[in-house]
Amino acid sequence: MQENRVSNKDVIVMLKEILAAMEVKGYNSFRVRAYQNAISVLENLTVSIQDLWENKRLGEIPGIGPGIESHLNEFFTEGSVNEFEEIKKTLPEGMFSLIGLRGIGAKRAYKLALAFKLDNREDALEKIKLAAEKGKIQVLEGFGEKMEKSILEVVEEQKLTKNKKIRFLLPQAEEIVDRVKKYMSGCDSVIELEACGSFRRKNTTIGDLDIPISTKEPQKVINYFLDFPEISEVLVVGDKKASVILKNEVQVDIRVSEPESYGSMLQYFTGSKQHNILLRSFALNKGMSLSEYGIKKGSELMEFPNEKVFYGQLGLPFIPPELRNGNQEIEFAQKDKLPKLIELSDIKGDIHSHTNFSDGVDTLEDMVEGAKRMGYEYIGISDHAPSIQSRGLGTVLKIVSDTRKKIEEINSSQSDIKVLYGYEVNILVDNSLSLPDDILKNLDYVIAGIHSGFSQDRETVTQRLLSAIENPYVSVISHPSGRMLNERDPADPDWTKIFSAARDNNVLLEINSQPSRLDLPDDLIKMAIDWGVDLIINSDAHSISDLNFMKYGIYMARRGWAEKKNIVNSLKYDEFVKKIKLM
Ligand code: DGT
Ligand code: CA
Ligand code: CA
Repeated sequence: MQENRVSNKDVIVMLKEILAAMEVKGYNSFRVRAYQNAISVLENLTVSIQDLWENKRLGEIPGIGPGIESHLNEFFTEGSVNEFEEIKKTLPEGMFSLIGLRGIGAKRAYKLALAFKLDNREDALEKIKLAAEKGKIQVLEGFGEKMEKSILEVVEEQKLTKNKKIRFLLPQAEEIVDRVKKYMSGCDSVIELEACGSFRRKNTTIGDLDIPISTKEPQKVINYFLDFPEISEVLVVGDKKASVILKNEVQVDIRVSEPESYGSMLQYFTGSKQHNILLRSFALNKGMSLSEYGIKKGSELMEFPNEKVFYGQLGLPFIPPELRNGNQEIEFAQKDKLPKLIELSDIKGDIHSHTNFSDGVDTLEDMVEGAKRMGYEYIGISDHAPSIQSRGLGTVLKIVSDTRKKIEEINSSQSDIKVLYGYEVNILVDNSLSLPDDILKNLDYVIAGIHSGFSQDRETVTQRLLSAIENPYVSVISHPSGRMLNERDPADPDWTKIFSAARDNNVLLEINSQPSRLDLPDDLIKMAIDWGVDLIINSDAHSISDLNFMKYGIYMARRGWAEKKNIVNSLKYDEFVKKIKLM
């Protein structure tokens, strides 16, 4: 095993720089596009790219052609890509500090870097700022006064393109979408609208919002939208579209469409880009060409009011948006072998929840009531385990027997819902669990999770997870990768060992529904299912209202191709308890 593992982020930065260099050097558009695709695919991976490379599996990723594979190969063996290093020598290095800024693409960055001798990354921004202040940018060919002003603004405020910004989480996106919808419902000319793009595909994080609107009066709709009070800056206005930035920095793109072709517009705007590219070449093979306006066969343009008929024209069933990631969904659709995805209404219980005994806010009784209102057959209470070190063994034993009694009382006093008693124990750095087996065996079930020490090396993290999986009392591994979106990268254990051990020990891997976790991530869910691992979707609720997080876990499961049979808490109580190692 290598000492210094290369993070996915490093790989992507490297590829983006190659891409910028290729654009400046005028490489042919096929190569450039191949690079763009590869980057968008790799950006969505949680499994380590280096790991795939070591296992000679890079070629299996859709979008990674032989050219890029050989560059990655070179990067992992030599630490750099020779062809690129050669080109880079001919480029002013400071240009790479500019390419993430809004409105400055690779070619513009290059021109600026040449004009102002941006030879290194460190002072490139400062030099550009000075040049703009002195009016030296507007005189460059192809720039002008307006551009200069916007460059100054972008550099001063470090306004990043949406790809470099912090991407926002689903609940936040949902709130914005609701407000836009509510506002637009005040416009009589709007027939219908839907937020598409990554939002509709239920990506973990959202770069911007893409909203197609069906109308017969496009101009009225666009004008109405431009009066939305949350808009802080209008980027683009056309007769069929507008792009704006809201006061909360979120970009919203709208596109208007005739109702007759709204289905094609939805399809186009939902993406993903990779899915659309693959769908276009699939259609081309059948002599059809696709656009946001419809499907052309010869010179005839066919229009589609909804997506079902659009896909139908291609001989395909409707493909759920969560699957549209360029991940073999078209091949499966063609054979009519798409998975029948898990749905929220399939879920019969939730066994990862916290009360005010640990870091939750509501009482055990209230959480049980909340779970009843969710319509569940069972709820598991799994507070963080009380610490023996700080409370002493005697106190902990008393807590366990008192809580057990309380739960038995609830169970005997009503028959609407079954309450299970568990703890979420920590997998400590020495591989042990935060409660001894003698206590664990008296619980209904045990969830084990890593809560610290994520940056340990691969071997160590793998061993920690394996030792928890092999503990006879552990039923579930919580948030297995430990990632925190926008904050902490996923740990990088040897997933194949984790999956085979989980399967062999009948331990469930959790799909944690916290919007900032969503862990297992979708690509690992799909892998786990292929390995025959059973999964459970839990809310990890810390309050009654958090029980509603379950839907985000469902989204993630669907993106990971999970069916009802893969998700253990879709089972009725009697079946469920057979699947979970109930003590
Ligand atoms: P995001 O906003 O970064 O979270 O991700 P998306 O998937 O929402 O991407 P976005 O907003 O750039 O574009 C929305 C959809 O519009 C995208 O999923 C597919 C379609 N689209 C946008 N640009 C292109 C393009 O250049 N080619 C193709 N084929 N489709 C595109
Ligand atoms: Ca988007
Ligand atoms: Ca967009």
